[in-house]
Amino acid sequence: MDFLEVLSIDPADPVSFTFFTGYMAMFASSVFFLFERSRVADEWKSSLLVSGLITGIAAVHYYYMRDYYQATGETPIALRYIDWTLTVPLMCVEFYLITKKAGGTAAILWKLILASVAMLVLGYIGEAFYANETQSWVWGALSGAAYFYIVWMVWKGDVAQLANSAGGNVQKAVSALMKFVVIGWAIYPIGYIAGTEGGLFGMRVLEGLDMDLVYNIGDAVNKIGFGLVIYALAIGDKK
Ligand SMILES: *C/C=C(C)/C=C/C=C(C)/C=C/C1=C(C)CCCC1(C)C
Repeated sequence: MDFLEVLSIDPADPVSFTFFTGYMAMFASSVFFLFERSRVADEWKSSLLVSGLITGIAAVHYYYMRDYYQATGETPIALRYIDWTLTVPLMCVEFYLITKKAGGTAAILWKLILASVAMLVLGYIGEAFYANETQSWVWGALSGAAYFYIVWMVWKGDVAQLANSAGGNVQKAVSALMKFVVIGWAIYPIGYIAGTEGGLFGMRVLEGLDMDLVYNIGDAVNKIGFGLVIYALAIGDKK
């Protein structure tokens, strides 16, 4: 594989295209969140910092995933899951930071983090070792159970209850971020179901690389969108 091939984007290859644009979009978002941090009220500063870290970590992973894909033509499963294992717990930290004023506890934060790590480790096992076997559905289903636990926590459980009792901006922020978890995060299991052998009752709809397209779109929506929602609330909440 020569240097030029690693750098060129095939116009007919949306996976290659989204790896490049994904990298640039994550990078630019980080610069934006970190600079804008100085313009929001103090209580929102940590939230904007974490938003900048999430897109920053993703930018570095996209840089490497893009090269890996360009050089090998294969899906960068390990890099993908390392990225998620760092950034998804940071999204849990966002929920914690927002509800902290309303009584959010470290116990709630840990429940969310443990559930998200379980979700990702189980999904990784399914995708890295059993993607071409029927039993991949079992790993996907176990991972899905952890996902539903997180959905429940932010929709009806501890996080939602705290937000409802706090009202105002906390409630607004949590209900907006909850929609990302319920709708935006659901993009990922759709990619997994369609892209693994056991996912859709033994029918494989997507090949590994099309799964990357689904995941790249999901990441842009969830990481940048999540940060922008927090930013919009923070900037509207004047000192
Ligand atoms: C920035 C990255 C994010 C928000 C990644 C989120 C990933 C998920 C919600 C993945 C979920 C999965 C399932 C619920 C079942 C199948 C396996 C996974 C890991 C794709």
